[in-house]
Amino acid sequence: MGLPRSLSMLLTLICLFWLPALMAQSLSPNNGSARELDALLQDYAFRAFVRPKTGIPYNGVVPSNLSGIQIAAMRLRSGSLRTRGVPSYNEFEIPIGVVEQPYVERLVLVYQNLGNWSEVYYPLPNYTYLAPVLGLLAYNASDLSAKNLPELDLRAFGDPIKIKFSDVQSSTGSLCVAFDLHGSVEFSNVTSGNECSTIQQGHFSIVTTESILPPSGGGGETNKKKKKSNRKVWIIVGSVLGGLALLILLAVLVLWVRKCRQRKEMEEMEKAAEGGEALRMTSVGDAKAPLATVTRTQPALENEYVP
Ligand SMILES: *[C@@H]1O[C@H](CO)[C@@H](O)[C@H](O)[C@H]1NC(C)=O
Ligand SMILES: *[C@@H]1O[C@H](CO)[C@@H](O)[C@H](O)[C@H]1NC(C)=O
Ligand SMILES: *[C@@H]1O[C@H](CO)[C@@H](O)[C@H](O)[C@H]1NC(C)=O
Ligand SMILES: *[C@@H]1O[C@H](CO)[C@@H](O)[C@H](O)[C@H]1NC(C)=O
Ligand SMILES: *[C@@H]1O[C@H](CO)[C@@H](O)[C@H](O)[C@H]1NC(C)=O
Ligand SMILES: CC(=O)N[C@H]1CO[C@H](CO)[C@@H](O)[C@@H]1O
Repeated sequence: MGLPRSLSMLLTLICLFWLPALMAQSLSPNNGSARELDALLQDYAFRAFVRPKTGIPYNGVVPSNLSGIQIAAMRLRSGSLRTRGVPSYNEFEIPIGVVEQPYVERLVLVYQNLGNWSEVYYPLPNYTYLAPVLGLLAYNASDLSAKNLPELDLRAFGDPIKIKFSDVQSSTGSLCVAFDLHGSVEFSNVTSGNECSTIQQGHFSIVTTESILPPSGGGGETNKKKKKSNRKVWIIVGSVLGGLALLILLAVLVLWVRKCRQRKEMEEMEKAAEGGEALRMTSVGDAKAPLATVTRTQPALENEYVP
């Protein structure tokens, strides 16, 4: 029974783990992958440096599978960051008194604008993004070809770092949202209509709890959402159908193996019957030989014709 049993175990395992795993994946495709994106963007942002001057932002190029995301990198002396800040780094205003931990002589500030990927990497159920998610992350600048660098801890000890969003969709009830690197989310009030502030690095945007009317001229936003959920449905339907097909295939396989075994057992029984007869004949000796031929039956042949 070894083979059929292991097959049915496989079947059970597939039912228990494979299908739900597939579904979960299609329902929340990007939980946890935001940090992987940070690592990838660190690598690509650092590639923008060719003999970099300090204090100048260099725009990087993202891989084509992430087009829509903008990145930049700026190299700074740690002392200059602390004593002078960076008055303007795209949307970020870094005041005097920002310090990294642990200390490095030079650091790189990586800027991210996730654009239309914001909701993909930072899904916020029940909120709508009014601006793209922007990231500001600090790294050790000693090795500009390093990958998978850990972030330095960046903190503002004087004034907070300001983020002046451009192109904020207007809405009532807008809030600043900040994601730290450990996945926690914090909301705060928007100031001056489009400004948020933070005392540490991370990812930032402006959201609202109100549902936004689709922009004039065709409702691209809702269409996109519909398409997205349609795709989800198809992925689920596809995996369920695929799973079913696999189950049927396995069931057929199990039946086939079972039939094979039955046939083999029958053949063995037949052989055993024949062998037993032969043994009896020899053990009994020539005197009783006719008896054996009388008892000889052929049950296997009958069975062979059972459908
Ligand atoms: C995008 O492509 C890069 C390199 O081509 C790869 O390392 C990365 O995993 C891809 N990311 C996604 C989200 O597909
Ligand atoms: C974002 O827009 C770019 C084109 O600008 C497109 O290639 C990409 O697929 C879009 N990303 C998402 C998540 O829709
Ligand atoms: C979103 O809203 C629904 C009901 O409107 C609620 O059940 C759900 O818990 C909310 N989700 C979050 C993450 O707050
Ligand atoms: C920064 O990188 C250099 C070279 O890789 C290394 O020697 C140094 O220890 C790093 N500093 C910190 C604080 O990690
Ligand atoms: C936002 O401002 C309102 C008053 O305008 C205040 O009541 C509320 O506590 C503030 N929220 C936060 C998160 O600071
Ligand atoms: C990055 C991210 O969204 N992480 C979330 C993944 O899901 C768990 C719970 O299922 C959350 O606690 C994490 O914040």
